[in-house]
Amino acid sequence: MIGTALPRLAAIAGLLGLATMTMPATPASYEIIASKRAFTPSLLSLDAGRLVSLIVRNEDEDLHAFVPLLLFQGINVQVTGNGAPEFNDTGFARVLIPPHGKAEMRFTPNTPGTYSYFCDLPGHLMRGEIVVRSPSQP
Ligand SMILES: [Cu+2]
Repeated sequence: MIGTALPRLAAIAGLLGLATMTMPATPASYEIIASKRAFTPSLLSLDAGRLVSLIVRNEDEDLHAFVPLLLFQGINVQVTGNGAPEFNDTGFARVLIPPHGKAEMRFTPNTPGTYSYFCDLPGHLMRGEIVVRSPSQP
């Protein structure tokens, strides 16, 4: 039994290794925490042209929304997690994140600048900024 299982495992590991080598670049990972009705960090810097995995984690008992302004305009965003993403004619518009839930957005920012985001739920004064640096910036 073991005699036949081991070579098979090795073959699977070999396949996995091959799969890893052909996968696209690993994203740069960032996390924004929504806690006590504030986003932390409130300022996040990303590099233009680099694939990003941005996780917004809700640690409150309240529902929160992540509403990015212009950051995702004209670029593809892949949204996963247990939030409820909403799209409009300009693309990804907003994601609602349940208590203790998270949303992950994968994208490659391409236009340097400072982008605001906020939570648009009534009475929540939660906001932050994402800076997209041009590749030459230190
Ligand atoms: Cu909120």
